[in-house]
Amino acid sequence: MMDQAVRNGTEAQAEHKVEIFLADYEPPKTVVTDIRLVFCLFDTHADITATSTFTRNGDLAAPMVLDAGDMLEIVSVKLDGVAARHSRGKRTLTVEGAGAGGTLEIVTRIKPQDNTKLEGLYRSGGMFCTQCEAEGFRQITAFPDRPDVMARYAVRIEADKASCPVLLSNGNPVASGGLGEGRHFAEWEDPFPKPSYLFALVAGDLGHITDHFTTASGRRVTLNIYADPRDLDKCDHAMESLKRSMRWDEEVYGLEYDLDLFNIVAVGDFNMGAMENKGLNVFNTKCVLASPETATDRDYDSVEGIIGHEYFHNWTGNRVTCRDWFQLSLKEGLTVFRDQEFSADMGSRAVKRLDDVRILRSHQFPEDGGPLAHPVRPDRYVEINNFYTVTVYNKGAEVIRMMHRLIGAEAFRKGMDLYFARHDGQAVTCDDFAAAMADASGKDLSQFKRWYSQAGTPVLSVSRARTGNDVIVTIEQETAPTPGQPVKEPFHMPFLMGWVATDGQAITPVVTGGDWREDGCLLEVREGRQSFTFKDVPEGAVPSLLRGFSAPVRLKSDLTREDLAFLLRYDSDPFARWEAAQTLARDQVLGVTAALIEGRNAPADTPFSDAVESLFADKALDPAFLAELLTLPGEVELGQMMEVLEPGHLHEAREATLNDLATRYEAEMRARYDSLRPKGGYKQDGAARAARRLANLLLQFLARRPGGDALVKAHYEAADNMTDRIAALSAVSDSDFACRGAILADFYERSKDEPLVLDKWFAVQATSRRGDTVQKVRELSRHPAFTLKNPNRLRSLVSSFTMLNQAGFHDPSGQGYRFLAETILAVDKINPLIAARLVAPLGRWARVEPARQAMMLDSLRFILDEPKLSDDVRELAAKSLKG
Ligand code: B3K
Ligand code: ZN
Repeated sequence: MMDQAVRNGTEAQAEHKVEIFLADYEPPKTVVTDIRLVFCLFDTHADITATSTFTRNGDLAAPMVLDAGDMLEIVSVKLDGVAARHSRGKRTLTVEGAGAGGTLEIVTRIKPQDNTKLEGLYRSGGMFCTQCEAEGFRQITAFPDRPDVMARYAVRIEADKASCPVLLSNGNPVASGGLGEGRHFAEWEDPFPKPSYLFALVAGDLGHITDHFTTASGRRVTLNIYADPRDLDKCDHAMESLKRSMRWDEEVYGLEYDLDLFNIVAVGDFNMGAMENKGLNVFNTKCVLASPETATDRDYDSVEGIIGHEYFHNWTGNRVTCRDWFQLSLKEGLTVFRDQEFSADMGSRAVKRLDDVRILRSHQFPEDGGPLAHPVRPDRYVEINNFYTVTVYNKGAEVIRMMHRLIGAEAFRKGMDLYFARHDGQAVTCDDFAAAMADASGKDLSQFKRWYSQAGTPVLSVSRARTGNDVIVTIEQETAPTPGQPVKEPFHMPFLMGWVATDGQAITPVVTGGDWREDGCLLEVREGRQSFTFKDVPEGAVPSLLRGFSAPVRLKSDLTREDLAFLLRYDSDPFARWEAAQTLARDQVLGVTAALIEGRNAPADTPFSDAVESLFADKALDPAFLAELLTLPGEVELGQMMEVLEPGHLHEAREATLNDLATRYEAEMRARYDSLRPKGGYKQDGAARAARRLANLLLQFLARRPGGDALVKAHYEAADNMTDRIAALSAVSDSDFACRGAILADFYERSKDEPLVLDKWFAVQATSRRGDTVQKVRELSRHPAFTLKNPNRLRSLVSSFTMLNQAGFHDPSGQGYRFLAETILAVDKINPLIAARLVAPLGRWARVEPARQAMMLDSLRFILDEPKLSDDVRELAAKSLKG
């Protein structure tokens, strides 16, 4: 309804942002080729003079309309040195008499210290910093703030020397010096034309560590990581990760860094993880700092992956950027794929893939199946910040991965080379990327491109039929309607499979319409229903399906429990093997859930618990992989499999399964736990990490057994690193052990001066499986160390609770929903972008049992009743209410 009103230009236009459509794309009317920015930074305000060289297209008599943010005060506007007539709209600056081109000088004044949205120029602690993606630059100056306007930037920063000794921007430093009255300046120039979203400035009292990297062609690049001087001892892992990223991109893609300087800055108040600004990456402290005392092994991996991700953007995002924000996955999906591959090459490829699949199943599939479902390339939006989603990022990466699999690694690399040869320095579309891949490989990707335009997770049903010696495998695909897309066309996808004979050996029967490769047989699925015939398949051989999770789909198959237990023992594909365990575990937990709902006794058969026996017997299993096999699917993922979600019963059933495992295998678990405990001191190598991973998982099981209290306490006290300490804390936080209060208090004492560690203290309590967690979370929201202003702290308590603690959030009292709704309204007044990112869990009401459903809908209405709601939250809450 609102769309029409807005498009017709009624009152709503002034009040609310307009929904915009991919189909309406037009090239920019104003193009800026060069811009010089002078920043005068003070404690009370900042004055910015922006001088742009521009040309115009289209009707030259029409006024020039620039994007101008709501926090911007326009002080003066000149065209070719002469004051120009101009007027201010809610989101625009209109300048008269611009003609065909010339020089535009705009002076603006802003108040960075009051900017709680953390977009544009703001202050974090004492430092000044910027975040311009997607539309933050318009909060600094009026500009054609869209990614297809690429300009060369020259920047001068003037600030107080004592409070801001460090002055940074993109590119190369060209001048610096004193100005008198305790002030100084620095000048920077970036030789690469870039969109405004990649502009960055940092000014503050920062320390740094330095290193160097020599590129393949011999360029010596200086690498700096800037941080609060107290945090400099936690920057080494990021620096090593950066050097590994630079080497990897040269080795795998032939891509070199292109400036003499690469700067990274760590910032405590940051909306997202990090930002790939040209030559000046800005990072959330959480994504760059790591030390054994403050970061878990997972945190170490995440720092490495994000450092890689932002570095890889230099080519996929910066050198070749997006034509418009609908194309966001052009850079994000591709760069996530690149960072996933980087991490796979640095650590365990098998384990990395399982982590990526878990993210899809527990975050992306729910998004794809709910009211906020959207295609990888959305075709409409009100607020682009609402589309930095797991669909655009992680499903987008799966789309690239499928292309990689369909055309093969060699053709994919050729496609990348062609993409850069064609588009370096340009702002392009997902179609341009697919065209490079199609041209380099000779493969027709026209049907494949439906992955960009159709939302929703396909369901594949795979069945077998034996005729004589042959087996016909039939694959059917179906994708349920999503909002705005009632009918789906079939997808083109790679389906990788194998066969395991009864003796556990892999076999490769001849197949019609498929192609055997080293890792399995590649079938290309294109139809709604398609059959493939495998010749001379020995009796009893078991198919291993969707190897490597070759397409982001839900899989249904006719594999029996016996088949799955067999694959769990013998399959050579790590994903398919793990998936066999996951499927058995899902069956067991959902079987118990159904019994609880119907008031029956739990089923006598426990297929997963039974299969685990063979795992403990297999002494050759890598401990990290064993840990993966023993980790049950999470409650969010399991909930997705229920017709009607009953979160309480599901939780109880999953707990019962964990208790069953702990009881049956207590002796094996205890023996293995003891054998894994470190003999020497802390190490960060693969073997030490794998041992910690398994020992800490076993600890969670053993904590459920008599004596668990003492074991957990001893584990906590012996911990000489965060991975072990947080594992014990998590077991404690779930429990009613006598030592619970003392250990939580001890952890608080240790962490109160380390914000990232304190975040963990909040998160571990928010994810507790105890029945009183919803009250506890409310209480913690009043804790003096809690604040809605710092996104990390907010997420550590609120998102951990609402997104990771399904049973707690869905507390039958409805208090979880109420708490979230109230928090969203409070945060919306401070930082609408962050408030909007909290909405999704309330929107998943359609699949929840009726009593909770009603309370969830009430909470959404409560949010929408707020008259001053931001466009950000309104867009998502309104869609969520519609279902
Ligand atoms: N490109 C940034 C995300 C910016 C988010 C703007 N709301 C981080 C990344 O994906 O690398
Ligand atoms: Zn990115």
